[in-house]
Amino acid sequence: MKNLITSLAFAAALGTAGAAQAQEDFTITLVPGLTTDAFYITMNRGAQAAAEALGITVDFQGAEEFDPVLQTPVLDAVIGRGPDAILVAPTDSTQMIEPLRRAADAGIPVITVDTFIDDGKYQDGAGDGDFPLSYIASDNIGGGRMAARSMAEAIGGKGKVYVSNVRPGISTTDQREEGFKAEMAENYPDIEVLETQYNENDASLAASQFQAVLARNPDIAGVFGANLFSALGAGNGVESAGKAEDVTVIAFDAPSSIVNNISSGLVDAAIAQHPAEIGYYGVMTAYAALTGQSVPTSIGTGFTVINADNVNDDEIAKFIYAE
Ligand code: T6T
Repeated sequence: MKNLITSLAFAAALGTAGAAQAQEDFTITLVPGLTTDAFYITMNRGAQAAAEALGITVDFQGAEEFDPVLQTPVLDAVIGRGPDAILVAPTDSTQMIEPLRRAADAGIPVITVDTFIDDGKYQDGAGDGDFPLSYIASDNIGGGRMAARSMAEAIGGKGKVYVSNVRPGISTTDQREEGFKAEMAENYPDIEVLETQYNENDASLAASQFQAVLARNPDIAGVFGANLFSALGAGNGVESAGKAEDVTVIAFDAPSSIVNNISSGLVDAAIAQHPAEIGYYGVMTAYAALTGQSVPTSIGTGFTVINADNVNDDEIAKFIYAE
């Protein structure tokens, strides 16, 4: 009898442990803005580090271009597979609301990373896109202000500059431009910010746009590339126009292709985001929600400004994006 009770208790204990294990074996899908971008590749590294620490699975499914028309079918396919949670960088703050609502309606918790939908303030009872649980990202307005200060310092507080940007409707790059312009308007009256050039995330277009701006403004003093491809293109445009000595390039994002241009003097500063942090805390937040914890509705991650003074420092290496 005693043996029977012992073995029943043992079986019950095993059953509980088995159930707990099954419950924690979560699959989270990370849907980036695009798959071939060092920023999101680095974010996935951070996400995988968190997955390994937690013993769960994170998969990475995205489109090859930063485009809501291409991201939507990827997302629909992900929803069809029914992961436990979705981490997603929505490629348009308005157009991705309905596609993401389909995930929430299917009972899949949604957390946005890097970019947001609607106003980015979730779970406050206001707006169409209030349903994501959390938003984990850089402070993009603050980052735009940092870029403006780096620019102002490099050009001696005066001259003409412009923003090379992707397209309107993307929360991150819209906010960087907003922060850049606000900082210039408030603190640098002798800097004129010319009309923004939109490049559709195409570095070649960003490069040829520099040539056109230069033709209209031979005294152009600087370009702020508001994301990786904008900055890469701006740098290439400045270099092929032979203007590296005269025109300051401030880059948002820090793949090695941009950081190498700091060493060569073509790029003056790069505002490095911390994408691995975004991925890591994104997964941790999803896991917390899935295991019944309350989660913060937003988490802000940091920046590191890389310039000629620190580009060779050992501690900078970890902020250069993986490729
Ligand atoms: O700048 C990042 C990201 O923060 C932005 O939302 C889109 O562009 C990048 O992925 C860089 O290409």
